[in-house]
Amino acid sequence: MEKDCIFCKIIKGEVPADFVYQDNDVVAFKDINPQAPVHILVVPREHIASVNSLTEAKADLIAKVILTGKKVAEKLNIAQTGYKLLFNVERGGGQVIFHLHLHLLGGWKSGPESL
Ligand code: DGP
Repeated sequence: MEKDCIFCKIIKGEVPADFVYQDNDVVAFKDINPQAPVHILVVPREHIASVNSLTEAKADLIAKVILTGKKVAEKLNIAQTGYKLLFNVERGGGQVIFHLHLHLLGGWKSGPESL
């Protein structure tokens, strides 16, 4: 846990969030600034700054993050119509929060608008 990390605070329950899934390894909650009708963040409990910080040792964890994205898409009934799973990596890639997270975007009625 990183003291000043907003996602660590959400995971610890110090900052509120609208959770849609939680287990021992990952949590998923609604994005505060949704870019799609459904916009969920899937976040490992472990503080890992970005995809660039991943090592082979984290292969199972990152697979679980992606599979949780799929599971949440099914749970929220957006799997069949289609969705996006997206990692922003470092500032140049649009990353603002430096606690690794997967964006799940979907729920469009007639296909995604450009992001
Ligand atoms: P990124 O640009 O990939 O680092 O995405 C960060 C996302 O996190 C952005 O879409 C907004 C969201 N976000 C930032 N702060 C909070 C917060 O306090 N609560 C929630 N639920 N989402 C947040």
